[in-house]
Amino acid sequence: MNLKKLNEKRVLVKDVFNLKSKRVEVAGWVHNTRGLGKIRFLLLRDVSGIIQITAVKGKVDDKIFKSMDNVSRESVVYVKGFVKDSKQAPGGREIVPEEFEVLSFAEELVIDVSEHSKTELPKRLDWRCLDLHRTRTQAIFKIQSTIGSAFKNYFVDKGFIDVQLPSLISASSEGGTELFEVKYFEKKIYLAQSPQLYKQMLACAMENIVTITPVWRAEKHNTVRHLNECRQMDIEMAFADAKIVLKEMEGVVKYIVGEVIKKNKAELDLLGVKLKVPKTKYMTFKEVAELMKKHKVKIGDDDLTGEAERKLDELFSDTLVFVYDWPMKGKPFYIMPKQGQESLRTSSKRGQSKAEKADAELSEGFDAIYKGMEISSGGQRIHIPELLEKRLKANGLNPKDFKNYIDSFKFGAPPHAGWSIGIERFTQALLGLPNIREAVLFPRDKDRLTP
Ligand code: AMO
Repeated sequence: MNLKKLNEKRVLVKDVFNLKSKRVEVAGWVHNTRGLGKIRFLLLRDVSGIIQITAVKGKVDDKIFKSMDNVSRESVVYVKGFVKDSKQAPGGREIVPEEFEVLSFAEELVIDVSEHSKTELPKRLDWRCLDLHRTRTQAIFKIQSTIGSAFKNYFVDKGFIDVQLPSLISASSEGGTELFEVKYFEKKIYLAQSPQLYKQMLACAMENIVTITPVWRAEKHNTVRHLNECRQMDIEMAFADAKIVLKEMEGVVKYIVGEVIKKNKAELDLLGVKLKVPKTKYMTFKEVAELMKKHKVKIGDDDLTGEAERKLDELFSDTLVFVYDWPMKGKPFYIMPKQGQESLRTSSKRGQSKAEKADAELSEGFDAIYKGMEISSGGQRIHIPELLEKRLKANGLNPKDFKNYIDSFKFGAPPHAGWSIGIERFTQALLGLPNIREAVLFPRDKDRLTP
């Protein structure tokens, strides 16, 4: 097979349906075959769609008829032939083959890759390379491609700088736990838990930045919404506070969902997902706590429970709920206390009014809940070195381990804020997938490192 020629001549299946030219060359996978007396039907699938190849014995070359008879499902084939309108064929068109070549013969399939496959997820993931032949699986990643590119484009078009950040770090960025150790020559270092410290340092020099980057969390628990390797869609903005960056999240999530609706109609139909551009709602943590109390739903002192997140979706469907004024205890060391610089002076609680005391326990951090799941967290950051040291110590971390980071705020650091949306978590929420692993090409969890 001359691949150069094939590339020049090959027509994607979706275009065969809108093409004037009657002779086409297509290539793809054998989706299914069927025989009926003297007729052989073969459904050919490429990344863009499925078309029927129809051969009638005596009317096509005998060799072609035999090849079509013998070829196994998921084999890779090349077909040159005439396009014909046909009422019976899916999509109303079929190709009558003049040339037929098997480029790769598929062995007996180890999992069922049909649309309504009953193969369980773990087995599908063991054979992810084959599972990716499924149109349903492909639909998820075509949508995820729109999500990632819409996210990047939205901010790059606004003048944000697209940056690449390190994956190896020397100290924790989200707290002491959840770190994967790496042997780095004679030293012990870690895989990045987030691009947090670096995106802050950048915002303090280059203002608004955007990145999509892999992160690693050594979480031992095996849940349907946690991975040990995931990818985060992050922004950081200079001269910004929590409200300003939340507005940006509102803008980008609406844009992403709008783009998915526009560009992935076929995939959404295939998955049976109906999407609406979400509304937004802003609530303080306290307001959510009161609402949950009313509905007898449990909520933690400094975090929402899964049950509370699902309740929010029930109460406010198709709504991106921003929960702000988050308790300090539930946020990482770099999040600005609600009292800001003021909190440096109020280390003793004596002399504070009740309202001041309550405020002292709150932060400029937030979470975003969408379709019953936390999809993002963020907030305004501490850009004041003394305050940062104080917060590090309060979180049981050693300021010495963060010297470069703290120092970076000593030479002109504007107030800044940002957030992160996990792309797999967002995909899961958007498409209502029961398990986050459906939204990762090659998931990494406690028990899975291959393929
Ligand atoms: P956080 O730790 O909340 O915040 O992570 C932000 C978002 O990343 C996704 N995410 C995960 N997805 C799957 N599996 C995991 N184990 C996992 N952990 C996180 C979620 C989550 O909402 N640096 C801060 C963000 C910031 O303040 O800018 C951070 O990483 O969607």
